[in-house]
Amino acid sequence: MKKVITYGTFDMLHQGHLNILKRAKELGDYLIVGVTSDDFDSRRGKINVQQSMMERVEGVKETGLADQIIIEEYEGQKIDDINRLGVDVFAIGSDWKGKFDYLSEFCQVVYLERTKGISSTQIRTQHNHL
Ligand code: C2G
Repeated sequence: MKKVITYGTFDMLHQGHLNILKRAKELGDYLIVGVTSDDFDSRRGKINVQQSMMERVEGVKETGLADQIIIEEYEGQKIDDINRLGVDVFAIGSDWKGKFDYLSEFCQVVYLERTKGISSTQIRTQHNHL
C-alpha cells in the first residue's frame, strides 16, 4: 500500500485545499493529512487563522478524502511522521517548492501546482468586507 502525507492549516477549507487533497490522494492508496495545531501555527508566524484546530480538522474530515488525520505540533515532526507511519510520498503545494527537498532522504517529495486565485487570506478579507 502506497501511503501519501500532506500538511496544512486548512483554515476555512476552500477549493484550493480540496484540489490539493484530491491530487495528493491520487498519488497513492492511503492519504494522511497533518493539520497544524493552533500553537504550532502561532509559533511559525501564521496569524489570523479564523478556525480552531478542531474546526479545521472537521473541515478536512468532511472532504472524505483523508484516511487518517494527525496533528502537527512541532518543527521537525514531518521526518518523525514519515518514519513512524511508513510514508512513501510527501506532497505539498508549489508555494513550498524547494523548501521540503530535505525530506527526499526519507520518501518521495512531490510539489503540486497551487490553485490560483483562492486563499484563506482572500476569504477572510471578503468576510471582513461583508
Ligand atoms: N493550497 C493550494 N492552493 C491554494 C491554497 C493552498 O494548493 N490556493 C495548498 C497549499 O500549497 C498547501 C495546502 O493547500 O499544500 C494547505 O495550505 P495552508 O492551509 O495554507 O497550509 P500551509 O501554511 O501551506 O501549511 O506544516 C504545514 C505545511 O508545511 C504547510
